[in-house]
Amino acid sequence: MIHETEGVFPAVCPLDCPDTCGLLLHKKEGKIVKVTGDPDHPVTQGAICNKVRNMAERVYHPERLLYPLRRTGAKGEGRFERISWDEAISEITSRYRSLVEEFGPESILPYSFYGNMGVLSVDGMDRRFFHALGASKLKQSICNSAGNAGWTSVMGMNGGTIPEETVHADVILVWGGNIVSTNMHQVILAEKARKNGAQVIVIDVHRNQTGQWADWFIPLHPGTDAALAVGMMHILFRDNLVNEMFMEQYTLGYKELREHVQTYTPAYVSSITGIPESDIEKLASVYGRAKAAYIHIGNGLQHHDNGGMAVRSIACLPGLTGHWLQRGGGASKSNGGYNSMNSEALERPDLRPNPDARTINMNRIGEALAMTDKPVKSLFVYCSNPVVVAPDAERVKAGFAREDLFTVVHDLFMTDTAKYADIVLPATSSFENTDVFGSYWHQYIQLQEPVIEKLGESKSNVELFSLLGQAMGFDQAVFAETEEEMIVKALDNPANPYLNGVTLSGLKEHRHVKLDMTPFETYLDRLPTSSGRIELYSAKLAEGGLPPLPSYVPLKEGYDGVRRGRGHKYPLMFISPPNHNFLNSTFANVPKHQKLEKEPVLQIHPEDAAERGVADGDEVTVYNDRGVFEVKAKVTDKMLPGTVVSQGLWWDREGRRQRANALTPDRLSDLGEGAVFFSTVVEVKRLSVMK
Ligand SMILES: Nc1nc2c(c(=O)[nH]1)N[C@H]1C(S)=C(S)[C@@H](COP(=O)(O)OP(=O)(O)OC[C@H]3O[C@@H](n4cnc5c(=O)[nH]c(N)nc54)[C@H](O)[C@@H]3O)O[C@H]1N2
Ligand SMILES: Nc1nc2c(c(=O)[nH]1)N[C@H]1C(S)=C(S)[C@@H](COP(=O)(O)OP(=O)(O)OC[C@H]3O[C@@H](n4cnc5c(=O)[nH]c(N)nc54)[C@H](O)[C@@H]3O)O[C@H]1N2
Ligand code: SF4
Ligand SMILES: [Mo]
Repeated sequence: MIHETEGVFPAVCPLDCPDTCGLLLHKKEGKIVKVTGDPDHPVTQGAICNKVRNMAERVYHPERLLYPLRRTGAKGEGRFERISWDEAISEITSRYRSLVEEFGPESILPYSFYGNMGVLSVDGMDRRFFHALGASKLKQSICNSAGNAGWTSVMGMNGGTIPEETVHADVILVWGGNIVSTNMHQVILAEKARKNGAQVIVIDVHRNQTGQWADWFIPLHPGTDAALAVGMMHILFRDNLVNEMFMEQYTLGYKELREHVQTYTPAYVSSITGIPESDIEKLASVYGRAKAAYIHIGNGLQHHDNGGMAVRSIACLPGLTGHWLQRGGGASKSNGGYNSMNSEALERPDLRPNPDARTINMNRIGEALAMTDKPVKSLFVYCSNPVVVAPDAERVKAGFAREDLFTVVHDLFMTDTAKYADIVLPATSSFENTDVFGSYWHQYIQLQEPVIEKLGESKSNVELFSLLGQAMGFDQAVFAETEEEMIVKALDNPANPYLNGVTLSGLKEHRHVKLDMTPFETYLDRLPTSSGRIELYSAKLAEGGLPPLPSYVPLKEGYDGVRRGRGHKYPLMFISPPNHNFLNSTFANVPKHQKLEKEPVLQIHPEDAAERGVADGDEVTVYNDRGVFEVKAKVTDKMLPGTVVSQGLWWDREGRRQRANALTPDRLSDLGEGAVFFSTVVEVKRLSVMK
């Protein structure tokens, strides 16, 4: 493929998106000129999003990094000089050798996330390198940790309803997920269900694109979802809409739960959530009377102080009704557990000289960089843009600006983060590499082989870390392994029966290979919880000092049951979810995508706007004790009063502070030590008033 200058070649979308679409790359004169969906992909079936249809613009962006660079200006300023790969590698390895000698290997911290979902790129050679080095470990908890911990506390594994089955559901409840933007193929499946009469209900803090599409949109106050879920349970038990036989056979703790939910009356739940009592009654009734209700649990509602418990509470609902027994019924949060590969063989934790090395939570990177005891002396950032995406961004920026911190960034672009690096290394796009992809939604494994030559002197993650491993003198065999050898080992995972029969040769022949889903036939009998049942009651949580039964716990910062209102220093809750045309902060530098999003805006309710003398289109400043965010106001009634929303993770712009994370806290969630971006309070003023 790589040597052919014309033709259409298969590919995989590498972005951190549940759909993991099959793609076709159309080549002319050796360049990708068009990206379309692969109609042969059984789930994504040729449909792709607008972001990736324009992917060639990102691949051939005039600002793509093509050579290694060394910083010549101040940190953050963005002035660099070109150096050779030899110079870059020898500078990094000599700095690392002296840091290890003087401060120990834990003074070096890798910081990465899933800018490229290729298993070899982010859970492969990179991990081998940092293990062999003995670097500090990174807890990768910025995305879905709270929700996954909440879900697994009930169901035991990251896996639920199979997407294609949801066409058989008669009620589809989208809870805290903006799937029109973030999981478009689930929308296509829901549309099929709708044609058969299914009702689509969306529960969110603002009427986003998905709320607009729903049959019924239910707005609520941020961080109050657990109260709603437990309130629904109150009504389900009260009106005998539960399935006693199912609860007896498959669940643990339903009798205790029946008692526990007594206090969550519709009146009480309404006072917390802001949802009228009649709507709570109606929702529970529609859910309880459905034949096969399916709940899609999004990521939005778990980016809160109480996010783990919110997801846990919702995950219990189908355990009460027994919708799990019906085709398309049940729930899902993440389906990543079905395709878990052999991480020991891929990542080689056995190479680590110090198995007890410390772990640093990526949500606390600002704090970690300020530590004076056992300080972090060097950061290696790849597949992530923390200066934009990490919470409490001003603190993060201060850490990155430290003169004594040796920072390396590997990326395709000079991101806001790369501007703080001492050495910047050019990364390939995934279309230039070999890699293997699972999906955290559908059940197909896919292979990517290089379609175009590497641009400039860019290198893939695998090449880079294999080069570094060899330059450091680590085990030659481990760091000289080829991509294909690594894939063979990754797919050989006896611990995961779903991966049976998925092989490299199968992938080479078919591009996408379905997991062996026969074990799913006995899903309810093989739940890996301690009791083997759906744990409505969790002894493990009780041991950890948390409520063992689904419960509403108010946020530490934010809506606390009564609208905060006037007189409070920061009376508004600030929600900053992703937007439609970017993928986190990826594409925020691509003109076509920028044009589609125009500029960051703050959605504010007419009542809140009027109280502050803010009119539609005014420049406003949004602030709290952590920082300042400057955007244009959009006055709209898409939220309940008291909540303001700004979608999208924008890079900073000359003269305008437009990183939402300047306002977000770096606290950790109740379960899973996850990020709590949305548990944030702010005040808003017209910019002219501030000056
Ligand atoms: N187009 C696009 N697609 C993407 C991404 C992107 O940036 N752009 N990002 C990808 C990634 S990494 C992820 S994790 C997923 C995320 O995608 P989703 O799972 O859709 O999650 P979010 O978009 O973070 O949030 C979804 C909704 O939750 C709402 N929300 C916030 N707080 C609450 C609350 O307390 N209760 C309720 N009920 N709702 C609340 C937000 O307003 C938002 O509308 O999407 C992936 N796909
Ligand atoms: N306020 C607020 N903050 C959030 C969120 C939110 O909803 N609100 N969402 C959070 C969530 S859910 C997530 S997942 C995180 C995502 O945060 P990140 O994981 O940082 O995601 P991106 O911003 O897309 O940055 C990915 C970077 O990886 C680079 N990259 C892509 N491919 C490769 C490669 O092969 N090699 C290398 N070396 N680099 C590559 C891209 O160019 C890009 O700069 O953000 C979190 N931050
Ligand atoms: S971003 Fe998501 S929807 Fe768009 S092409 Fe990639 S996997 Fe498909
Ligand atoms: Mo994410």
